[in-house]
Amino acid sequence: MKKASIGLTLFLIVVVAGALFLINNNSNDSLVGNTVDSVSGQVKTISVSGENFKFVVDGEDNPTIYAREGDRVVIEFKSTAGLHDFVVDELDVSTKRVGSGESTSVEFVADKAGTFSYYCSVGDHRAKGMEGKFIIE
Ligand SMILES: [Cu+2]
Repeated sequence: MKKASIGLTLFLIVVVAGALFLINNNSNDSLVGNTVDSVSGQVKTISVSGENFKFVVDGEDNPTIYAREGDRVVIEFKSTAGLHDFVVDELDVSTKRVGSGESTSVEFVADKAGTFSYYCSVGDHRAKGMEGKFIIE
């Protein structure tokens, strides 16, 4: 009886921790997107997926991604099909290359204003369409 209740308690802890994790993930998702009215210095998490041959953010193909100068930006990058990465030369940003179903992330400070390009550096993916604008205001 006692063993059973310890087991039940552990089970509940795992369930609650899992639920909290999911809730956290969802609240991160609400920061995703092209909000331009962000406050400088905040953490901006952007979920980007790569496929053959485009990037998708919030259901939009190769959207312009905005950040404020001073923002800490987290790019959560996932490949839904094919081998891809996410690169912004001017910001020294590049993820490792990930294959179908894999994900990775890169974090950096948007420390200079300007209009830059993000792209995939694998093969000729950039020329095939894996490119978009990254604007820091
Ligand atoms: Cu690619």
